[in-house]
Amino acid sequence: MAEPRISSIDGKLAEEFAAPSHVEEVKDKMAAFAEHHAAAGRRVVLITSGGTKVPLESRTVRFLDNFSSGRRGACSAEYFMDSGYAVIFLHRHRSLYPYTRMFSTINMLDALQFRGEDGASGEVVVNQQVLPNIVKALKRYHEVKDGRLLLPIEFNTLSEYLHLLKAAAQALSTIGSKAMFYLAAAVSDFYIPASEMPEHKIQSSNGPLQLSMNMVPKILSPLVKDWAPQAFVISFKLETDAAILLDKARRALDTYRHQAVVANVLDSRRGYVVVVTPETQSELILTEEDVKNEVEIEERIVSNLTSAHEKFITQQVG
Ligand code: 9Z3
Repeated sequence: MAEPRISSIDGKLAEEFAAPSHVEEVKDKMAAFAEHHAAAGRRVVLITSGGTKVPLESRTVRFLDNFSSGRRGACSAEYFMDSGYAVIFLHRHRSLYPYTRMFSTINMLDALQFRGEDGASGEVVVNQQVLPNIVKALKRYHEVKDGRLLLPIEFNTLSEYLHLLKAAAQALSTIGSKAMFYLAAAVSDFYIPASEMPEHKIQSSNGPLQLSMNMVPKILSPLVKDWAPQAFVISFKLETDAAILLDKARRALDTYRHQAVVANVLDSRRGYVVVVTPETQSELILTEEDVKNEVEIEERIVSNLTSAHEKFITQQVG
């Protein structure tokens, strides 16, 4: 009998990245979630969101972080659910979260007030001026909760992210092409292997710090080839230099042979992205009018990708 294929990345993951203790439990949860929704005729999207944290010491005082507020992921989750998807939201602890993201800059105590003048009744109400959209958001939040459309899973470190993403890919492999991977998290390219990490806090008395970091294994490769080979996979490409962006996006598609790359530049990411597929290149742009009307670019990205996913599923069946 043929041995199951074990890629070298699987080996590296096991040896150099500590697996979170709850990974098997989370995998079962994700598999049950996916099967339940697929049986009800829903597609399932795994969204990754937020930046990964790379520790420099095993009893971590210092770490290297990747920039991402989590807005892209949180916002997209809402549009996917509006489009009928169930969402597994694999996100960095305390990064922006669907629905509550709209109120993330508000001090909760400013949004509440006593019903009477002096607070003697003890009754507290929401100040609608501070939270103008609260009713709409709360309604949708409850619909999503009642329909169990959102499964939140948290990560902090790069190790947790990698193991949980692998578990998610394996959990979703049972629903084949009905699964989409929307990999918006900002993932470190560098790490210090567990075997080379100092246990205790690095001492400044030893002089200037020189770091040597290894390359993070390219997780997209086994995800597409081995873990979820039938799924519809979207990666994101972030650059600060617009001149190299599209070339890098094309190269990623050539290397990993997945379905699309959403390419964006850090400074313009809220208003301009390019969705690159092997055959097409679509610019999604928000006009000044869109911005005035509070249109979010994630609505366009999600609309573009859900249509492409639909076509992808039809082609697989046909
Ligand atoms: C992205 O490019 C996301 O669009 C952003 C969203 C992180 C820019 P925010 O969370 O920002 O709304 O503040 N994500 C992918 C970033 C990344 O690390 N990509 C890797 C790369 O470009 C490959 S997966 O090499």
